[in-house]
Amino acid sequence: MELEQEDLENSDKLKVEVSEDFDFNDSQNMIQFKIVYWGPGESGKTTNFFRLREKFDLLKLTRGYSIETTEGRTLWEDSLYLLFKFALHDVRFNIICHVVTCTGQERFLSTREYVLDGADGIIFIADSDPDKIEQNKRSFRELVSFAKPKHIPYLIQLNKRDLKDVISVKEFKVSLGLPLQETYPDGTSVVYPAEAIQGKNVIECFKDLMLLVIFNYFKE
Ligand SMILES: Nc1nc2c(ncn2[C@@H]2O[C@H](COP(=O)(O)OP(=O)(O)OP(=O)(O)O)[C@@H](O)[C@H]2O)c(=O)[nH]1
Ligand SMILES: [Mg+2]
Repeated sequence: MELEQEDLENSDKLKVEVSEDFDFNDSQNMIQFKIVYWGPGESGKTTNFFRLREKFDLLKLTRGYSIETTEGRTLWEDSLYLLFKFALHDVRFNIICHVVTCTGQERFLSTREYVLDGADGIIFIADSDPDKIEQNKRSFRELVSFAKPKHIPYLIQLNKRDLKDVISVKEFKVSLGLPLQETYPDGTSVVYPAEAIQGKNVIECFKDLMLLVIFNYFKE
């Protein structure tokens, strides 16, 4: 099956349909992806993961697990399998999606490579706290050096927009060296402002990444 750039540009006509009728017998149109939440310590990766788990309540293949330290920091990873259907020009795909989060703690750096292994798409969770600019930059550089050579699609969420004192989206883009425009030609946003704690923009972000991942898959 071939996908054209045009399809991606018309991607608002496509649907990442979240439906319960996942067909286990339809092995031909079954695809498995791995999505990783990446970012500096305490930026909200696990919070995104929990909101996602709540929203996909009926469709979980597993209950998921979180391996945390006693202070609620991610020690190893959070992990969950989601099932959903994706329709493209009347072809329906059954998607099995493995969602994991990395630990942002620098002292556990070595576990991150393991968690990232085999990723099909990455969501970078940045922190809006102006004191976290350096952590955001360091973590983003790490992500780019991993994802760019392997052509793994990623998108950027700027979380904690509800904080009293936040970095402006523009300043954030400048600090990471991102384009200043709102969207890329394919219609995805350069930065997704979010409040993971309230679940704001968590699902939208995930769905947009799924579209990028699916197109990347068919491009190969
Ligand atoms: N104000 C605010 N706080 C948030 C938001 N999202 C997450 N937090 C808080 O930020 C803290 C860290 O959140 P986590 O989701 O555990 O962060 P993490 O990125 O998984 O952290 P590590 O696993 O330690 O790297 C928690 O106290 C969350 O409640 C948000 O949108 N707004
Ligand atoms: Mg975590």
